Amino acid sequence: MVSGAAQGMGKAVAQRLAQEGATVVSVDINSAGSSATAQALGGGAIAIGCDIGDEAAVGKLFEAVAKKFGKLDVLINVAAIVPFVKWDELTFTEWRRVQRVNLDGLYLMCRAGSDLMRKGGYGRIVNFSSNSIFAGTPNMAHYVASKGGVLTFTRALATELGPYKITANSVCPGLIDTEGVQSTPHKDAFGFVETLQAIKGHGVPADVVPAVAFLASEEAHWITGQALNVDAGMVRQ
Ligand code: 4PL
Repeated sequence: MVSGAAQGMGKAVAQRLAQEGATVVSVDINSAGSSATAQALGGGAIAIGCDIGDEAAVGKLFEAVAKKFGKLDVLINVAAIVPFVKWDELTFTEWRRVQRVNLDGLYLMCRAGSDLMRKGGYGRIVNFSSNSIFAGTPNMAHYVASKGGVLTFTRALATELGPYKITANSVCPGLIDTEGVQSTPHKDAFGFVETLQAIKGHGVPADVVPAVAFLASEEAHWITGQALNVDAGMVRQ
């Protein structure tokens, strides 16, 4: 299962997992986009529209998956809001909107997803954090807070799920050219971000996918509770 699969890094991850033989459940609040991803994948991929911040909707999502497949091997949580709001203009409503999806929604997905994984005694969870939590990237303090929560929550989750042979890790991408970034003024930050990278270039979803595929693989069984920066060396943990 991949959340945020309608576009950007979620879509790219869904494509890679399908290539590796996974039966993909494409999840997104954008039902049409989610279906387009699943259709492009073929191979039994299905799409389910879901607002991950809605507890009842997440309940329904996992009910449907449990009924159809009876198990879940891999959960990749990519769905998130990428905001650009000046600090002087940040409101509590906007703060809450971002926490609701980026942190609360990811929690709901991990909670329900791990219940299904536990039945199979196997699981791989990869949660999308961000290297902005180390950089303190401007105009997104609420996002940075939510993604810091993702990293630390994932550390705790690894401890809780270890007994069931489920791993939980996070990846921290840098600035990546996605629809989410293109819809904000972050799209103009590539030049500046490049000056901070050890390896020069313009980040695209395909640059992040291999790290996710590795952490989602069976052979990564000895790695859990970790966070992996995938940002051309912009920041060092
Ligand atoms: C370095 O996760 O990590 C802009 C927008 N710049 O969303 C991010 C950096 C953005 C980032 C991010």
